[in-house]
Amino acid sequence: MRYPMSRRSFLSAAAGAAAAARAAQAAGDRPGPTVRDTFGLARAGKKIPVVFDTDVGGDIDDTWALAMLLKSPELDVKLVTSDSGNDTYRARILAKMLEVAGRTDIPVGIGCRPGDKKGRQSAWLGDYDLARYPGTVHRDGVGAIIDTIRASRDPITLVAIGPVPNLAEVLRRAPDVARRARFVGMHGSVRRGYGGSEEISAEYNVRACPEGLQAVFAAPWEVSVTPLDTCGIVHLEGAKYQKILRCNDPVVEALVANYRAWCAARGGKGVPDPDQRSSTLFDTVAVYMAFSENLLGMETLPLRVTDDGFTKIDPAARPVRCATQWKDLPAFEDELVRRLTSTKG
Ligand SMILES: [Ca+2]
Repeated sequence: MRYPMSRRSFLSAAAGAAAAARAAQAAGDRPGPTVRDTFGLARAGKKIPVVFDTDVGGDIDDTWALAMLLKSPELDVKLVTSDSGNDTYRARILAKMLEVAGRTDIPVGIGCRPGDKKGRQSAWLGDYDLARYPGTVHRDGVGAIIDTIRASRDPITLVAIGPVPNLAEVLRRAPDVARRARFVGMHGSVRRGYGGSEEISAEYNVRACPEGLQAVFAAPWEVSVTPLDTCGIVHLEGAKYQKILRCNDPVVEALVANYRAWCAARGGKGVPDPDQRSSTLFDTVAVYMAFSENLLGMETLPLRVTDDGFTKIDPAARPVRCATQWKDLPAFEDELVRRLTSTKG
């Protein structure tokens, strides 16, 4: 079923197309980096440079994804930024986790919607002050993303695991960056909705800022996503989950402490028992896709972002690389546990 385009949708699509045209002009005809280029870096013995844009501090899966990111030796994390609102609170979580991990070499950027209201990980965060972070804190996280992409010798993989107002602002300020990076996101719902449902969903990261993802899809970079079809069915339980609980690595201990604080703050029905299982670990799949797609079935589909937060197959839309199926989900769970419990960072 096609939906008529609303005025707002038309205007945002027109703005996106104009931004894409400006980007193409700024970059000439030079093609942007592809998944092949970035995986080629790893084959050549180099690390893949990554910028990580996250709404950590909302759902807990971002904290799992951050821990996985820090424990993926294929990746060279150049910058982490908070996104989508209340961004100072989120940046404080990033900074405190990086301190725990001994990775204060990684700069933290505050997203374009600052704010420091309490959230579900505040009990773990306490009064942690960004001023005590020994590394660099960028007040202008958007500017830091632009500078990091422009300065990198090898193409950046931009991993985005929340709604993306920062990235819309990056593309508005610096359309040229779309030819210097590839985008990997946890976004959308192609043929499956939440919990493996056969009805598609207006997935949260899209619904919370459709104009952000419309701008990302309008830009001339390669776009890859894990929609709910694959990321929405990942969780750990049983022996795999118990390995996480037993691990005494400081990053994993901080992860579990955050998870317990999050469960307690959430309260009510439907909260998982943190002694038994994880919640759904959507965002870990996007981190995996920064360095491998071996366990995933990929399809290139024309996808359009609607104003009400759906990602719909539309022949007139741009091609998006979508992880629509798992080749081997248990192997991914094993890999996630192996990485997290590894003592090598
Ligand atoms: Ca997220």
